[in-house]
Amino acid sequence: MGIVNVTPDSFSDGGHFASADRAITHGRELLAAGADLIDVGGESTRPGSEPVAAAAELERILPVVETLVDEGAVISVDTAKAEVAGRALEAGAELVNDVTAGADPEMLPTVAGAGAGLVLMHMQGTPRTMQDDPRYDDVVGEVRAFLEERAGSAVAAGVAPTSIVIDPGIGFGKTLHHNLELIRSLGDLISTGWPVMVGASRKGFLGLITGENDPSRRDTATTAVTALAVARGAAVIRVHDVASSRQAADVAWAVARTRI
Ligand code: PMM
Repeated sequence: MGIVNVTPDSFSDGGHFASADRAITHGRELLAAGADLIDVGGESTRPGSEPVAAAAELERILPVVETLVDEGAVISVDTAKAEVAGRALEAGAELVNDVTAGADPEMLPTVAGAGAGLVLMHMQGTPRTMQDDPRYDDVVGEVRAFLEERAGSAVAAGVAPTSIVIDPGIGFGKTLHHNLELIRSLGDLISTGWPVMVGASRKGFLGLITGENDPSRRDTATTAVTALAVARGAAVIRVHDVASSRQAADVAWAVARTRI
């Protein structure tokens, strides 16, 4: 999954793709680099970020969704708002990536009504405060229980079980230790039977490990997580630099999962 953030302030590519034309061009580049689907987002979720209104989010994303859908791309919309999700699905997006796992009471019915796919992500707290001292007794167990509960609610709301993906939410209310534990124990999430997505691309914990302060220079670090996650059985990897992670994913898959 290639990331197109149409926002002035996201984790790592903030501002670079904040106009529709540039976002569309970037989406085309990610597809050419080997992305199977593109995640289009109009609201930043970086630590400390403030929410934006639905109208502003829609104004940012709709032209990008419409154009890339017209060109045959599979589009996911990264939003926590049912209203935004509904409009993006009408415009041809095929799945909703919700970092709040359906907190908006209209989200699950909206996705179900459209027959769309759904990514359910775990987050502790909200983006504004989530990195202020996150705590767990058992991070893997708590994340797993939350995601299983949300997946059950999605099915109960009418979302097709074959269209649900779960995501541990790397960096969303998690310390370095929590992130490493979740990646190390990805098998625990995979054993739930739900397809698992991992989004570690360019995130702060990679900077803590490598000493690289510039997020746009963390793609090599990102590919290490891609390879580990695919080898453990992750189904979707959400990244900024598709070319490097595509290669890492293909090699990890060949070694771990197939006999060539
Ligand atoms: N990370 C970000 C945004 N959306 N969605 C899912 N499902 N999983 C993630 O890990 C995730 C996400 C933040 O990263 P960005 O601002 O660099 O896109």
